[in-house]
Parts: sequence; structure tokens; C-alpha cells
Amino acid sequence: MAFRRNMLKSAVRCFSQTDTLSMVRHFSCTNHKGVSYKLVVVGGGSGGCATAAKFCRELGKGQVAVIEPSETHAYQPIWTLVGAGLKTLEQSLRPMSKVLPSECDWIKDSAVKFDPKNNYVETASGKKIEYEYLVVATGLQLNYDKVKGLTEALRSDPQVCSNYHAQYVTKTFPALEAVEGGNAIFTFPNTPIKCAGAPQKIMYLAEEIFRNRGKRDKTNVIFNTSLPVIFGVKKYAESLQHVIKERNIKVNYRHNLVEVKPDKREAVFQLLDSEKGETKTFEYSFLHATPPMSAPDVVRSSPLVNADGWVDVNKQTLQHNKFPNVFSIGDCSSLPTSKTAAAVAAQSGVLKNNLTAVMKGGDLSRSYDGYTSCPLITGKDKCILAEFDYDAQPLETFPVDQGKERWSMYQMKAQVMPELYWNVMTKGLWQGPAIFRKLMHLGMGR
Ligand code: FAD
Ligand code: UQ1
Repeated sequence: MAFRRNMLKSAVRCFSQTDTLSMVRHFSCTNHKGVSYKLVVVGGGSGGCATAAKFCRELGKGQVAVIEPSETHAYQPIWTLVGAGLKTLEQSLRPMSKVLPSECDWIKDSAVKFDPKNNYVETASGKKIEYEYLVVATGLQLNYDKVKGLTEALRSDPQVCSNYHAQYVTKTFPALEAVEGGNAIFTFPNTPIKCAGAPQKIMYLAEEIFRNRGKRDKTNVIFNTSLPVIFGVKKYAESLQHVIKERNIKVNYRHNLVEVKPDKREAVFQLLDSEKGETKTFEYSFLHATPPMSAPDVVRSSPLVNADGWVDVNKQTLQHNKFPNVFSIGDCSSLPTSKTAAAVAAQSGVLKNNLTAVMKGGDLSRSYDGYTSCPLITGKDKCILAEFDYDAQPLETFPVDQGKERWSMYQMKAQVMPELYWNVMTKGLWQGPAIFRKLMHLGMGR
């Protein structure tokens, strides 16, 4: 019990700190036996962990180091369900020491400088970690501070919450239960984000909660999104439009949250299509905020990034466009697909193959097609399973119409995926469902 409490505290602390890298924690390298490795992986989240597991198996003990400051590994995809009171935060957390492969050296520290010309990474405690090959897997930085008043509102107003952060996701369900009426507002920022479906998934779950509590008649459910569309893939956008209409949800496109005034319970939105830079203020009784996101500052200020601040890799091979011994996987990469753990799974197989080829002087023969997936939960037993590629074309695994809301897809998301993640993906053994898709669609194209 005490251990679980400590883990929760440490997770909340860690996630509070990863969005302000000026507050990086200083750790000693408990498992560190040297300063030079064949492979250094920066970040021990979904992508870093899967990558380390694959290469440890191949290269053996002492060859692979993972630089990762957090003592806790989080399975973020169930935070949507935590927000709706259907899972607990504890169910999403495991000690990092149990999730990272035992054969790797875990350097419990933050990377603060990348020097790809001289093949080393510097850490917050001043260590220089040299490598032959580098994989950058730092994920995203949550920039709550870019919205005026939002951090203060998250700290002081019980009706302001955010499923994107371990500290704020536990506020969501109590806030939903406290709604008696008024405007329940859900936001989508003006930057790329991880799991682009998550800002609206919690809205559908919330709408159901308001209905079941008899509060729906008095509550306006409002989605204020910076985007011009509800979802980037036509097939699933059509399904979601149907859900929105049926459940009387108001969607305001090109509305970007720029300020929260918790004292007055007001949220200010920039109207992105207004040439005069107009804003519109909404009163709220509940506000779910999705923060602007970017690659972490340490990555953005390194020589590794493209003009947009993402680790500049080839979209097919995952190899860096300037430094051939560097690869990147997951949310911090420039891969132009929707940023999800499902995408990371598919990328991990490509990365393993192509980085191994570089190590052995062979050809980079595997190509990433942009596969990503977003289980669009629309209720506590309903889900539209979106799966698609770089061209925003559906790439569905199951031989049924996945554009329909289904109980089975909800069970897959809520029960099967967490098991698959902890027992298969973090062990480096899950490369996405392509093999099942091919089997299930035998003779029927993709
Ligand atoms: P992460 O898993 O975030 O890991 C990054 C790691 O890097 C962290 O451990 C961090 O501590 C570490 N790090 C950061 N900076 C440094 C540094 N300077 N030095 C060293 N280490 C550093 N995906 C799905 O597939 N399906 C879903 O349904 C889904 N729903 C989601 C719902 C929510 C609310 C959220 C928040 C995410 C969801 N995702 C979903 C997205 C998924 O969690 C991410 O896309 C995935 O975790 C990305 O993996 P990653 O390795 O790139 O980053
Ligand atoms: C997936 O591979 C994955 O990675 C573990 C997820 O992350 C949580 C997902 O949500 C989904 C949907 C997939 C895709 C897997 C199948 C079986 C369709």
C-alpha cells in the first residue's frame, strides 16, 4: 500500500516536471557501468521501452542504455477511462524498474544536451553518455503555461481538469459528477497533440454521465476545437458527426483556448479564422483542457530537429535525415502521422529492422506506412476503432465495419490493450496488428 502511494506521488511529481524542463530532477546513475554504449535510447516511455527491449535481446547485457528520469512508467491510453471514473490512475502505472528490460543500463537522469556530431548526450547531473547509435524517444512536452491562467485554474478550480496529465486526470471524474448544468467545454489546441481523439472521447463519456445523472437537459456540451474538422479521416469523421448530431453536442471549429479566468469561470477562445484576431468568451461550469504540445525544449534546441521542432527523420525508414547513426520513434519524431502508442508499435518493428541493418552495414529494407490507430470511445461500452495510414486511408484490422460504434471494440480498448501493452509491447514483442490484418483480409486487398 505504502509502495503504491509512493509510486502515485512520484508519477504525479514526474509528470508535473516533464512539462517544465527547467525543473528537471537530478539523479545518480544507479545501474550505470560505463560512459559509452553501443546503443543509447533517450526516453523510457512506450517507444523507448519497446526499442530497448528489442535491442537488449539482440545485443546482450551492458550494450544498451536508457536515459529516463521517471521512476514510474505510465500507460497513458487508459487516462481517458480514468477521467470517466472507469479505471484508476494506479492501474495505468508501473515502476520503471519493472518495465525497462533488466539487461539494459537504466540511467535515471534527464538528457539536457544532444551532440550528434560528437556522438554523445549530456545529462542533468553532468554525465557524458557516448554512443555508437542513438534512438530519440522523449515523447511530448505539455505546454499548459502557453495558455494564460490555465495552470492556475488547474491548481485552484475543481471544475478545470485535463486527462493529459497524471496530476490533473484524477480531477476529471469528480468535476463531471459535480456538474449541475451550464456549459461543459472540451478544448483542442492549435498544435499537434498525442492521441488526437482523446479531447473528444472524454466529451462523449461526459455526455453519457450527465445523461445518467439527469443533468443533461440543463447542460450544454460544447467542443471548441482549433481544427476545421472533427477528425482527419473521412470515414470516421462521418461516424462521429452522426454521434454528435444524435447526442446534441455543439461543435465550434477554429476556436483556440487562449485564456482561463478561474475567478469568473470564463474561458477565452481566439477565433482562428477571424482576420481581426477576435476572441470569444464562454462561461463554463466544467472545462476539460487539452494543452498545446511540442517536442521537449531540450530536443527543440538541439541540432536534431527540423524547422517545425520535431526530430528530423525519414518518414519511411525512421533514420535521421542528417545523422545516419540516429533514429527516432514516437511522439517527438517528425513522422507525419497521428501520434499514438499504436503508431509507436508499428514503428518499432521498422526501427528494429532498419537500425539493425545500419549496424550490420546492410540495406534499410523496412518501410513505415504511417499506420496509426485511435480507439474513439463514444460511451462506456461503445467504441469506433479508427485505423489508418499516412494517406488518411482506413487500414482496418477486423473484417467488420470499424466505422460503427461497437461493444467489442470497447472491450478490446479497455481490457485487451492494457494487457497487450504491459505483457507484449513493453517487452519489444508487439509490432502492431499488420500480421492479423493480412490474415483476416486474406485475398481482400490490404
Ligand atoms: P512517451 O510514452 O510519452 O514517453 C516519453 C518518455 O521520455 C517519458 O518516459 C519521459 O519521462 C521521457 N523523457 C522526456 N524528456 C526526457 C529527457 N530530456 N531525457 C530523458 N527522458 C525524457 N495512444 C494510443 O495508441 N491509443 C490511445 O487510445 C491513446 N490514448 C491516449 C489518451 C491520453 C489521455 C494520452 C495522454 C495519450 C494517449 N495515447 C494513446 C498516446 C500514447 O500514450 C503516446 O502516443 C505514446 O505514449 C507515445 O510514446 P513515446 O515513447 O513517444 O512517448
Ligand atoms: C495498438 O497496437 C496499440 O498499441 C499497443 C494501442 O495502444 C494502446 C491501441 O490502442 C490499438 C488500437 C492498437 C492496434 C491493435 C489492434 C489489435 C487493432
